[in-house]
Parts: sequence; structure tokens; C-alpha cells
Amino acid sequence: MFTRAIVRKPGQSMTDGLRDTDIGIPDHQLALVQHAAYVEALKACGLDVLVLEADESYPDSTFVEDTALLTKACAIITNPGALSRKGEIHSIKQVLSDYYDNIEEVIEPSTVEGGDIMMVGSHFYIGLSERTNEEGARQVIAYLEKYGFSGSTMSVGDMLHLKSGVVYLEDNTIAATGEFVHQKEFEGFRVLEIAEDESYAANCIWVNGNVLVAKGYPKAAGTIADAGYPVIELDVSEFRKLDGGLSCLSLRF
Ligand code: CIR
Repeated sequence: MFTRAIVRKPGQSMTDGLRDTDIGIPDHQLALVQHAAYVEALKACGLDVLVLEADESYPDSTFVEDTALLTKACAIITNPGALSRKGEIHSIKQVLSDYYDNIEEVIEPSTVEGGDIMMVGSHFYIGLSERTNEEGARQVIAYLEKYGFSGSTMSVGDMLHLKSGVVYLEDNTIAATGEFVHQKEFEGFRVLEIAEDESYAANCIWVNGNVLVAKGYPKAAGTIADAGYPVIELDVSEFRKLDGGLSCLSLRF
């Protein structure tokens, strides 16, 4: 179970955020409304939510998940692979020092973004992507082992992050799309297949028994509901324009 989440409001500079998909520039006002609804949903799932003010210096800083990995025993501050995002870690480190005695840091030339790390109990799958390199994964695994956890790497084809395509929903269950549906690593899991034409919805999040799913993906929401999860649908269209989704918008611990 999670008790807390940290989020950061999107700033006006989000219109300069990194984006690979060409589905338009985000509308900041609408993003704020969607973000507020996201915060309310986390609260409804029982979380105490710390809402950080927008940081206009970093257009992608609303995607706080990428800046740290939070475990029961330690926080690991990442080193984002995207140059424009590296500075996001300083304020997050400061914030996390209120919650964690043990804070580790990924150091150059290692790069890691939190969206590439999927926690499954005490094991962490780390996606090797354009943002997370092998040296970064090695460093994270070494830190994890220091605290009694384990880690392993996976490749991340053309997705931005590992969790863009696969997430863990507890109860030995994974939601996956595309290349992640038939991975050897996930053979022992119940795999909920998210159709390729709704692949964006694979980035859903388990929060204390509920699953938050992007609104507008009825097949995905149905698959997850049929698997027995109460589903909360949230419109995150403006974050999608920056290739971000539900998991990216918070650090849950
Ligand atoms: C980026 O490209 O870094 C942002 N525009 C989106 C980050 C999304 N984060 C995530 O999937 N964990």
C-alpha cells in the first residue's frame, strides 16, 4: 500500500516540453484542471499528496516520476537522460530529504529516468532506453542490492520508457502492450493485454487496490475492470501531448 504521493503542477513552460508525438501543443489551463483531478483521485485512493508548485525553468518537471526511484528503504535520485531535464533532480532531492534518511544518487555518465523502472515487490525491472543506459541500470541495481532488493534489465524497443508499455498492478498482474505482452520475464504473471490501438492506456497505475486509467480508452478500461480492479478514468490528454501519462505525474511511496 502507498501512503503518500508527490506531484508538481505543470508550468506554462510545458508548451516547450519534450515531445516525440505530433498531436499538438498542450493547453496549460486544461492541463492544470486535469492535474487537479489527478491529485483528487490520488487522495480518494487514500494518499497524502504533496503538491509542489510549478517550476517554469523545467518544462517537463510535472513528470516527477522520472527524477527518483522510491523504495521502502531508500530513495534513489536519478540522472535523467534528457539534457533539458537533468536539473529537475535538485529540488526533488531537497523535498525527499524530509521523508528519507537514505538517499542515493545516480552519477554521470550513468543516466536513468524513473519511467524506466517498474517495481514488482522487492524486484525492480529496469528498461534500457534512450534515457536509461546500461551503466545507469548497473548503478541502480547496486544501490537496490545494498538495501536487500534486486534488479534486472530489459530492453525497451521504440517506447519512451519501460512503463510506457508495461506496468505492474500488484496481485501478480501486469498490464502490457505490444512487445511487452509476450516477454519471457513475465511468463509467471497474469498479463492483461492492452490493444495496440489503445497502447497509451498501458501506462496506468495501481493505487491501493484501484487502477487509474487514461480516459478515452474503453477497451483498456474494460480489460482492467474485468480483471477485478475498480477503475478510475482520468483525462490526461494535455500530458499525452508531451508523451507523458498517469505514472509519470507522481512519485508514490
Ligand atoms: C519527456 O520526454 O521526458 C517528457 N516529455 C515526458 C516524460 C514522461 N515520463 C514518463 O513516462 N515517466
